[in-house]
Amino acid sequence: MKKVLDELQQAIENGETQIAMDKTKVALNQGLRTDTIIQTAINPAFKDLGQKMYDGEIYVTDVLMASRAAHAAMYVMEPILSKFSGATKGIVAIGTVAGDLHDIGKNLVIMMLQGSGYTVIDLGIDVPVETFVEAIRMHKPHVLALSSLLTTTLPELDNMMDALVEQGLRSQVKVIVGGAPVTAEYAGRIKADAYANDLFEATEAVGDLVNNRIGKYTI
Ligand code: B12
Repeated sequence: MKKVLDELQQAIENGETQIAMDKTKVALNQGLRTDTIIQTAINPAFKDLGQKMYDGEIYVTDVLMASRAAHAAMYVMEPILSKFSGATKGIVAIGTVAGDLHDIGKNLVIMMLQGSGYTVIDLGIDVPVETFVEAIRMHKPHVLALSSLLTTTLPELDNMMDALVEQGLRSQVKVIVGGAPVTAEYAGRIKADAYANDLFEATEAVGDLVNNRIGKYTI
C-alpha cells in the first residue's frame, strides 16, 4: 500500500499528470482513504518541492507541472470528497488573497467542505478585498475563508478585516484564515474568528463558526 503512495508522490513531483491520476485510482481501489492519500502522498510532495524550490534545485515551471499533476489527483478524489447530498449546512465564501496565486490547498479545503455539506462560493485566486466585500453582500455567507500562502500577502488578511469593519459587515460574517505562513497568533492579532492548519481542521472550525460554538480552532 505504501508503494502506491510513494509512486503517487513521485508522479506529482515529476509533474506526470496521467501517472498521478492512475496511481490515485489504484490507491482508492486498494481501499486507501482520501485523507491518507492527501497526508501521505500529496502533502509530502509539496513539502519536498517547497524545499527544492527554496534551495534553487527546481524552477517555478517544475512546480507548476507538479501542481497540474496534483490537481489531476484531486480531480480523481473529488467525487468522494464532495459526495454530500442533502440540505446545506451553511454558506462559505472562500478565496486566495490579492497578490497570491496559490490554490492547491484552498481547493482541498473546498472539496472537504463540500463533502461535509457546505455550499462553497469559490472566488478563486488573487482576490482583491473589494471582490470579497461584494461577495459577502451578494451571497450573505455564514463564513468568509481566506487563504494566504505568501508572507508578502499576509497583510491582505489584515486589510480584509479592516474593510469588513469599515463596510459595516463585520458582525454579519465569521472569518477563518489559513495557509502555510498564517498562525493562530496572527489570526488572533487581526481578530479573525478562527484559524486552521489543514482541510480537516478547517472543516471542524467552519462547523463551530456556523453553529456559534467555541471549538479547538476558534479564537
Ligand atoms: C505549489 C507552489 C507554487 C505554485 C502554485 C500553484 C497553485 N496552483 O497553487 C506556483 C509555481 C504558481 C508558485 C508560485 C510562487 N511561489 Co510557491 N509554492 C508552492 C509550494 C511548493 C506548495 C504549496 C502547496 O500547494 N502545498 C500543498 C497544499 C495542500 O498545502 P497548503 O497550500 O499549505 O494548504 C493547506 C493548509 O495551508 C490549509 N489552508 C490553505 N488555505 C487555507 C485557507 C483556509 C481558510 C484554511 C482554514 C486553511 C487553509 O489547508 C490546506 C490543505 O490541508 C510551496 C511550498 C510549501 N511547502 O508550501 C511554495 C511556496 C508557498 N511558494 C513560495 C514562493 C516564494 C513563490 C513565488 C514567489 C516564486 C517565484 N519566485 O515566483 C511564486 C508566487 C506566485 C504568486 N504571486 O502567488 C514560497 C513562499 C515563501 C513565503 N514564506 O512567502 C514557498 C513556501 C516555497 C519556498 N519554500 O520558498 N508556488
